[in-house]
Amino acid sequence: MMKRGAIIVFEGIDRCGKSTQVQLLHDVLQKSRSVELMRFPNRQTPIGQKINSYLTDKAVQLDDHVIHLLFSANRWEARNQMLETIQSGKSIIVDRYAYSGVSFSAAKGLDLDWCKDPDRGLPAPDVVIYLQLSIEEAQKRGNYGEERYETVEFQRKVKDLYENKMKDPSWKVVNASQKPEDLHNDIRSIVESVIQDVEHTPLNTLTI
Ligand code: Z5A
Ligand code: MG
Repeated sequence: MMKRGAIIVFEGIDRCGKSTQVQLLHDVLQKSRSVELMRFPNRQTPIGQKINSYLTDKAVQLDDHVIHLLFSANRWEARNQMLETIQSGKSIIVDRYAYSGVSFSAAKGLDLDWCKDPDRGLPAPDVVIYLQLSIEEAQKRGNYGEERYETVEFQRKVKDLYENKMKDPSWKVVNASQKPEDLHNDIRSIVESVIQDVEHTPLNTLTI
């Protein structure tokens, strides 16, 4: 039977180090395994370009429900590619996924269940690596505050919403205040065992 790849998702508050770790993991794993990197939002597609203009230009006004649905649509447009990649035996390292969508929109005050609905049915992650960091530490990191949502009060709400998910068995919480190399070592050992464990298991769909 053909081995399938794993879906490895990274989540955490802004500036916790997701993109740094995603890149490190990709660079190291690709020496010995077949892996691909994906990030959401994918700002390259037409939907992603609209999202990018909303995030970077405060003059761009969109109803909160509309931008939520665009973020979700941006994941749905990657679904087929994700499934093909996994079935070909390649693993995917994903920088943000549906939990970012739900946490950011619910933090604005949208109904939590309404926020979850559009992402139901997407490919489910085999593991969610949650990079746990205090807001105070995140604020000290580079470029904090440049995008629309990077205020302390808002990030606190986002953090609480993420942390409601931490007990889910597929979530692995890591200490993101460590040096990047030490954090990478923790993450790598989690990921190597997940990739092996799921090789012959069916891929689930997201229930969130
Ligand atoms: N959003 C949403 O609302 N709905 C959705 O469905 C989705 C997203 C998918 C853009 O996302 C926004 O979209 C985001 C959520 C919302 N909100 N905002 N604002 P994005 O993923 O494109 O955001 P980003 O620009 O990549 O930033 P980020 O993800 O918040 O940062 P990060 O990837 O977690 O951190 P980093 O870029 O790896 O590192 C940040 C800085 O810290 C940098 O200077 C590093 O050198 C430094 N760093 C990294 N690791 C460390 C350690 N371990 N120690 C010290 N310093 C470190
Ligand atoms: Mg990032």
